[in-house]
Amino acid sequence: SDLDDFLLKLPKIELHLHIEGTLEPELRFRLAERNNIELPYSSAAELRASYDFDDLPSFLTGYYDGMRVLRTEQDFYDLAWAYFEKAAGQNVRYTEIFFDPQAHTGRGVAFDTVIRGLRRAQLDGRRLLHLHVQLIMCFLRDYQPEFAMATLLESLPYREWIVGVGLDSDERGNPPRKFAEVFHRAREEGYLLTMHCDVDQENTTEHIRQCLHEIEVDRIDHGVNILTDPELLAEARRRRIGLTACPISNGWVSDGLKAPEIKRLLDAGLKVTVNSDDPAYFGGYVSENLAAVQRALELTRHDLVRLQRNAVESCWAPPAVKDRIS
Ligand code: ES4
Ligand code: ZN
Repeated sequence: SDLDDFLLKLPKIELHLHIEGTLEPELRFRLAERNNIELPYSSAAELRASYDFDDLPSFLTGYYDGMRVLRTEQDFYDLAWAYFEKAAGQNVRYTEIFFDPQAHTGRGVAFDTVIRGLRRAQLDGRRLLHLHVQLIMCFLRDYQPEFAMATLLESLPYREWIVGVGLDSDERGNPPRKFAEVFHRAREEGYLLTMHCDVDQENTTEHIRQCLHEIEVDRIDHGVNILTDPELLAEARRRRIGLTACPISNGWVSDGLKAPEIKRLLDAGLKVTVNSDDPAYFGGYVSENLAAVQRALELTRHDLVRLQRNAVESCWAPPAVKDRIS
């Protein structure tokens, strides 16, 4: 349709994407072979068919298992490059990618190996695909804050390559407050701050409250449950806090796309954006996520443009880059 065509051509921004979540089964097989790692599947198709998540923990188990094939700097380069080509093909002009260093250092891969591979891909993406990329380092909230602090310190020699820090993995029993000291130090080092408040998790509004009032984040990842608390909603609007919704991901780990909630946030003047989270696992990059919301809600062109404008406003690009991508 006309609208599909409009969507394809629309210049796009992605603000919630785990680079390890872009590992497609085919690349996983190629890297496993290159690194002499045995996979318990006979083909990429069989691996893909095995994906069946019904909540966050069941997804995370498969996600961490998938990463075992990433070992060398070239592996991280290849992972990022494959995503950048895909993104450029969907007319993505700017993307902020999360990476999970602890998921690699915890199994013996050096921080330096991870970041150098991503950095080299980032520079090539700019040069060859005209795709502007920034890196956000996430801490795993189901580990102790001491491990996050050690990782923060380990990142400091690469400070100029990383725009901000986030918090992801299993939210249950792991509130933002657990990482208050780590995020305070990160802010002092000049990092911008975001944290996941995944949809429909235990104590979700309390976690959003801690993000806004205790950690003082610059953005919230997901955060769609803020609709249930008028006071937090008003505060996030006043502070122009970006909310990075991920509809297809929500469809897997909660009870639906949360498309009506996205529309309500948009209409309430919140800086909500539409993103893909872990596209290789959930089966949709940013265009498919926008199309899914559009279909569910019959969004107009005007709505789609508003979503993109929200992304420009809440992204962490320098002003000169914002001008170029808006
Ligand atoms: C994630 Cl969907 C989701 N939630 C929390 N942590 C994550 N890491 C990668 N995907
Ligand atoms: Zn996420």
